[in-house]
Amino acid sequence: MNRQFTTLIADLGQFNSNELVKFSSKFLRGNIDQGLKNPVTGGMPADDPLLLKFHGIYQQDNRDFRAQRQERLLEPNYQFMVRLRIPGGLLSKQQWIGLDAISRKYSDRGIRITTRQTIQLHGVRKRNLKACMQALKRIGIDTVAACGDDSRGVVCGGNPMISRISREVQEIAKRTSNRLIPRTSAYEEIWYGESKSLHSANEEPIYGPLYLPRKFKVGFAIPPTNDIDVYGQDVGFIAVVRKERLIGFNLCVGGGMGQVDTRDDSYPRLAQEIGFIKPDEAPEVAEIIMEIQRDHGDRKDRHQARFKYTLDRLGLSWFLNVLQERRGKPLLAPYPINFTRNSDDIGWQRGDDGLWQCTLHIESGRITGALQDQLAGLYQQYGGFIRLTTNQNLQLTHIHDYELPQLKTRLDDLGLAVLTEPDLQSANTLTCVALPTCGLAMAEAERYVPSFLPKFNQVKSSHGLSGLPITLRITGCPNGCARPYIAEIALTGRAPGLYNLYLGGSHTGNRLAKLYASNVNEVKILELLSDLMKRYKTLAHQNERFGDFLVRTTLLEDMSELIENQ
Ligand code: SRM
Ligand code: SF4
Repeated sequence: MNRQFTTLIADLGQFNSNELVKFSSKFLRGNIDQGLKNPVTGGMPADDPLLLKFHGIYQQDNRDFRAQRQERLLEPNYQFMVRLRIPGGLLSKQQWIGLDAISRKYSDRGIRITTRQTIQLHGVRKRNLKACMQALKRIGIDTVAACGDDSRGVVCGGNPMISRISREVQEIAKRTSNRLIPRTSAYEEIWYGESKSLHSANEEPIYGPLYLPRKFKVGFAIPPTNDIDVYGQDVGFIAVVRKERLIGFNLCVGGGMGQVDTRDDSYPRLAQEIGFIKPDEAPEVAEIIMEIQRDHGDRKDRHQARFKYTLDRLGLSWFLNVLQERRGKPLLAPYPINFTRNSDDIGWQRGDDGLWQCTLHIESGRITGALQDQLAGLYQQYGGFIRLTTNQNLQLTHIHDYELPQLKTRLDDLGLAVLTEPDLQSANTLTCVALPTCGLAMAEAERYVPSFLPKFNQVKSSHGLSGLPITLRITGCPNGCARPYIAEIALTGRAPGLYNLYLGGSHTGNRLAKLYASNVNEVKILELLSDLMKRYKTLAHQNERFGDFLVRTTLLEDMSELIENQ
């Protein structure tokens, strides 16, 4: 067995309890198979919900009914969220048609595009889990490592203007994803009923029996678009293109958004650019960095277990030395790069290969009800690929000139053309799922947008700012699933109807926002924003972004003390 694994196992007694669960799980088997067969409960016993995450599945209960059920002494309304693994977010037409059917059969809230350009199905019942996973397999999709202490779905940005390079980067992202994926055969055994192989101590050559201390996120960005928020990734690769060739990637490390409001040693962190590598080196570099985190991440305190904390605890120069030692060579100096935005361009764009793509804005990434039916009508006719974006949108890609008129007519007929020209603010707004499914939500997010956005727009319009795009992100708790801490304006949930207000992130995702007011309600939020917008209207430079203005005019620093809800 790998020497590093033996060292970790020797320290197991000092680690947090999740580590023992992973170690004893026989490479993620646990008792999942038996738990699935137990008809007496809709949930899974003991440690299995934790192990299920590595299989891309979260045990949840519908929180809208939690209190009612408790009163009636019923067990929680258990259901499962299934998160798919779709590296780079690219799907064929057939996969979409298949997914549409699978979601109608097994999910109770349609399809949800996530901020990591994959899909979640909510409300899947335990009795249907296996069938759902097998149906996904039939369309070539699995859920391995979509959650859990492993490398999560590798995200890849898009840039339709340089289609060839986008395809090249997409290919490298896929190779990186394949390289980082867990190898255990537990997944095939449990979900597809494939015969049990005798598991051996070497079943996970990269991860070992303890897997990672915490989740690990990798992403590829293609300037000038920072749609993936590369500085929010544990490891980010920024494509460097010179003379129309991909010459390599700037390497960034140590990004992460999650924080808990109650701990001083918990914070969001931007990744820093530390060097440059050649295109083909990316999968190996990602693996080496993941292994460094595997060996040195904090396994005692899960709050401190993310790679960003490992870097801050052990230091960047320590990390660079270890990376160089394990790679056998130093990094080259990073190239200058320039991001102009982290939002998606909605509507029609033509690539350098002459093919078109059309980005449809999907509010909060939720496709359900009438929208799901309209899109289903579209898939029947549309022949190209579909790409999901990290801004929760859906792109129709690979469209030829001759297909354009018919597709435009079809979008019109189906009432989908509005999604190509959404309200400007809506297109710059990102929200997490939050209630009713997220067990960690303290306030509404996805369900809050339809009522909050018109009021926010009203405030903007009262200051003549309707045409100003402002990145707005809303999450139901501080964990930061919609990457709020890099938005120009962010609300993070604290309690029902109360949020922390963060301000001053940049439009390109390269600056952290600051906490401006804590535990504020909607009235106060709108009042504070109205005051700042009024100042923006009179003092901002031409074309100055709202977040940049707040930082330049030191309006955020001027706060004598943090505003608290009265
Ligand atoms: Fe997240 C936990 C949803 C992207 C940081 N996230 C959760 C869970 C699974 C709640 C739980 O642990 O019980 C949420 C499930 C809600 C539900 O009902 O569906 C959840 N996270 C999401 C999604 C669906 C948000 C969305 O509305 O799209 C995103 C799914 C991504 C995917 O497809 O893989 C999602 N989560 C993110 C991101 C953004 C990103 O990765 O670019 C972050 C911030 C980046 C980061 O990781 O630092 C993020 N999620 C968290 C955290 C805080 C982690 C930390 O370091 O402290 C948690 C809580 C945890 O892990 O303990 C969390
Ligand atoms: Fe849940 Fe919080 Fe993530 Fe929103 S930010 S999905 S409330 S964990």
